[in-house]
Amino acid sequence: MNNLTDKVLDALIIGAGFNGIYQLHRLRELGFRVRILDAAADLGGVWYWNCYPGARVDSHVPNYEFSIEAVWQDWNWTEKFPGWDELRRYFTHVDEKLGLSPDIEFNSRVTRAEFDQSRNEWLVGCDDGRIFRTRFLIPCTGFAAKSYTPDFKGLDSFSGPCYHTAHWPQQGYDMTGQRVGVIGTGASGVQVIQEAANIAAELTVFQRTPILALAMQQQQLDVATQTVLKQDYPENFRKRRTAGSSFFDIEADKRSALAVTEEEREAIFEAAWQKGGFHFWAGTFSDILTNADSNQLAYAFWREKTRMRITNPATADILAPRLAPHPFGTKRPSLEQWYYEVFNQDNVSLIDLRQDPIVQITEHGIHTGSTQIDLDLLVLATGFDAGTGGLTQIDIQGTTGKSLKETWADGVDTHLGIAVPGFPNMLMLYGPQSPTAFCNGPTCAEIQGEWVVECLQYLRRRQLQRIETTEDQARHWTRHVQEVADGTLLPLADSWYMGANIPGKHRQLLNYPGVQSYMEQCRLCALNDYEGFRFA
Ligand code: NA7
Repeated sequence: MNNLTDKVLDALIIGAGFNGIYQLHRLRELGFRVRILDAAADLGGVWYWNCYPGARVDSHVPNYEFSIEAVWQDWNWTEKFPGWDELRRYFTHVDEKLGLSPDIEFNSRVTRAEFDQSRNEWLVGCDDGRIFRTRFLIPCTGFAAKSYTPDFKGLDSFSGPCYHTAHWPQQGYDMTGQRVGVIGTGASGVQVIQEAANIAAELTVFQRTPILALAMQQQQLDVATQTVLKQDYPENFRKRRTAGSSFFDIEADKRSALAVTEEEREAIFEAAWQKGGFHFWAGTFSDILTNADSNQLAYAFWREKTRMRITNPATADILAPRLAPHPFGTKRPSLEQWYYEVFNQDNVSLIDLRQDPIVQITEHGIHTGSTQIDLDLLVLATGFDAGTGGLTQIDIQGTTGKSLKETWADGVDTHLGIAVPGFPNMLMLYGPQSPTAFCNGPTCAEIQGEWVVECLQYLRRRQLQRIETTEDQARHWTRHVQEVADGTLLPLADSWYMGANIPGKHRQLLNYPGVQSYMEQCRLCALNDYEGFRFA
């Protein structure tokens, strides 16, 4: 393998998901020397690793794809919410169109990066010992690059296969006829539970907090329909750039849910429900995520819709309780297809971990306070050290003598979610304190990504070799994100949006709600000669 240490790259990107490959494509077009390193054997980022049965994107077509015409014009999806295997085929198509692979080092996990002050360059090390030199480091590690496995007593003693959803075997695993246990009921849990219920001999679901899942209303798509829809794609994608929202075709009524009659409210809720997907989350009333009373009305609607699908009232109390476990929509809702019906099946049992916690994992299964459940397969759908974990698992050393992990031990401070004081020439995409999970991969890749592309062109034009932000500026951005958070109900939930799913992690909003306002601030920063940044 080439050792590139003697050839300095202009930019080195970590991660070959949507954000990384967009950077590669654009920077290469502009004549930058650029390369991607990725731990996986292929393109796709999270869609490489998350290949568990049922893994599927929750953004509907065409929100979850590049707006590059050469890519979309002859690509057609088979489903409105595509599955992981189709997403992988999409990445192969993108590669064929844009010719990305020759500039990507696969099977190359970045383990460390160190800033060389004397040269204003990064030295970036891989697990196989190779070291790359680059002027700019662009981590595009995504928000779900580091899985989270709780510290269950006895986990190692389980004798059967045990897979975290993000480390599902690439060759697949057949759950047919098996006794399957799934811990966790987030988006990944919901998806794998739906599939396991169809084929497992017995499925036991271990739920700590009920997910307030929304009806996906999946649809098959044919080429003829998409050919017609594509006439609007240029306009759709233009709106996506200017409205700057991953939900560019989902708009909420400007009124409060409290400002309308009950009949009108029910009609708007019902219409959003029927449209499916995130419409019931983002497309009903403007104050669902800011006003507790409006929020309760949305919860009540959701609860009744959901309970009517569950035959056993005791099971319904666990899945869709009378009192909301947290304000509706403050944890990511996730989309489901037949999730609630699963719990009416004879082969499926539900354990409410709040009542009957896991005491120990044993050789044969899971021991709760009240019973031993024997399992052939244990699935950990327990989520991610979201937002920061993918970055802090790399030993990144800037100029302060503290690693990024140490720097963020008591909380994240960044400028625009892009730059960190003490880490010059490092520009993060889809990272903490930027819209990330309130947007989506391809949309952020383009709108936030273009900002970084323009910034690098600005530096090149002025022959500047170093860009960094200041501590004051980063503290200012953190205060701003906090203020925005305080105007919403988001801080009330123990969600990964808040970093609250990981024991001991600093609690703060890690995703910026409001793509439009975020992009406006990025635009003003650039317009004012990159206010909040210093150059050399
Ligand atoms: P999530 O949404 O973080 O879900 C993780 C689930 O695991 C959730 O139900 C957790 O319950 C549960 N969990 C976590 N720790 C434990 C312990 N110790 N005991 C029992 N249950 C536990 O991760 P996903 O992978 O589903 O989804 C992540 C995002 O990826 C998704 O939203 C999409 O954007 C893609 P809790 O709610 O914390 O009580």
